[in-house]
Amino acid sequence: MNRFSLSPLFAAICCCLCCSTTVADDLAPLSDEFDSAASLTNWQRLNTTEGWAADKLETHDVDTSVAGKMRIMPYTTSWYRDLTGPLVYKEVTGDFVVTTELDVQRRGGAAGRPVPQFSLGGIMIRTARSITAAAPVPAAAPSTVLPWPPSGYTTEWTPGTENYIFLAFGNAIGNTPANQWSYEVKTTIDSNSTLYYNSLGVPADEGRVTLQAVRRGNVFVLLRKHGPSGDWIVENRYTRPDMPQTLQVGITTYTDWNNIQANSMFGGNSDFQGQYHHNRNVMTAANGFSVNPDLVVDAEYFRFQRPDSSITETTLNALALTSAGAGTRFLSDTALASVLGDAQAVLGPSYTTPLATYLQNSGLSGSDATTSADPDGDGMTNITEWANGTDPSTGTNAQHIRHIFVEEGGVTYLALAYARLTGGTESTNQYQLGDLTYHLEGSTDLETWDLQPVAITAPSSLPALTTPGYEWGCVRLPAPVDLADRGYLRFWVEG
Ligand SMILES: [Ca+2]
Ligand SMILES: [Ca+2]
Ligand SMILES: [Ca+2]
Repeated sequence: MNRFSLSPLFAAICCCLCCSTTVADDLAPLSDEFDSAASLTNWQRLNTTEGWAADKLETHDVDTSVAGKMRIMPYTTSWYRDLTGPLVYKEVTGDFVVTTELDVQRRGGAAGRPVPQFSLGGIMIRTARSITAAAPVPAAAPSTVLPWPPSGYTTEWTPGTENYIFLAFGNAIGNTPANQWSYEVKTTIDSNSTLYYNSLGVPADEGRVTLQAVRRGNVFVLLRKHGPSGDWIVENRYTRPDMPQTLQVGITTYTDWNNIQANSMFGGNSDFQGQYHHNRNVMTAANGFSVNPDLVVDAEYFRFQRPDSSITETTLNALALTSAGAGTRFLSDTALASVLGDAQAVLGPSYTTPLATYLQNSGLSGSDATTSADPDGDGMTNITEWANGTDPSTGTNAQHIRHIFVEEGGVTYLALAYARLTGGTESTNQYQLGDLTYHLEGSTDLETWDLQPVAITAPSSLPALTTPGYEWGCVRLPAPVDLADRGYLRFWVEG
């Protein structure tokens, strides 16, 4: 809740500004419903971050290949030991719940699950490495297998530095029927990977999965749901005290394991020469590699939220796990059923994407770009600035909240004009736009805000709003000025 109020006093007009802030979820602006192509640039790419000079995604777009979705189609690549595959991610600090719905398919619209071994897409949680120049210097042709340890070139990459957890969905080793998808779970510490795969609870002919990952402190829990109406399954849990507060969290995709081996890129755990060759290369036929990639992942959304306070290390550690081998374990049978699964997933706030875009366009990032931040120190939180169409990066705001006097039938009323996003619905005391609410309240004493203002058409005398997508809203007190000693109107935003 973000409160911003303006209170003209009739007797001696003055303005008082008061704010209180309780934020629904400061991670919400990281969420992406993938309904705008422009949001692609809000996501980071590991190959760029670490300076691999090798983009392992043949297709990566938002709201372009498929309306309302992010499409990811990898070249032949993998994640195992010191192999570094593709990752589309955002940095998240502290505890989180992330949820994504994926359609995991074959290339070219072919039916069935992906065919090559280890062709899957899912949620990855990874410790960042402090390298930015992993590609060899000088650069080498794709066909050149550079020696390890480096000789005649330099790189910032060193083996033994991969740390991550993922839960992915697609085809593991291909031992299921062509209409039967499976999942893979992997935890990697200092490049020592432990993995398993299965198809427990996965219905046939079902390529849609919703994945969820929860972090509370050092404890991470992975969940999955199959099809549009499946039950949430608690898959596994990891305790990772090695993981720092800030992690890379996003979507991984990988495919065609056999050709990693066929191209001499994994000759064993200590084959660092082969693994470096994989990491620095884009595996295409044009680059001289024999390949058979077969994976297309379409993500409907990727939502970031803070966990409910009832989600603790203790309650997470109490969950029965499917990975324990005693059958499929459902979230609905646990004490956290009301705060995980759909309870988080369906609450993806619709305002998060436009808010994130607004803040990014204002040049804000990181902790300055959260819902509740006030980086320009003007007392208006970012969500309030967005709702009101003011600039979150400067305290010199346009006057988008004004107290005015309006005439109706020969009498004068005190009114509050406020800039608002267009397309909402007006009701008593409120202007509602998706899950963003503008509260409009009146008072005679600044203590009890139970006076219901009357929504009126904003006077044409108000200055034009120059920010696209905004309009003036206006409410007046129910009683005329000459019948009341004093009156106040306030406006506050809840998201
Ligand atoms: Ca979507
Ligand atoms: Ca501000
Ligand atoms: Ca401002």
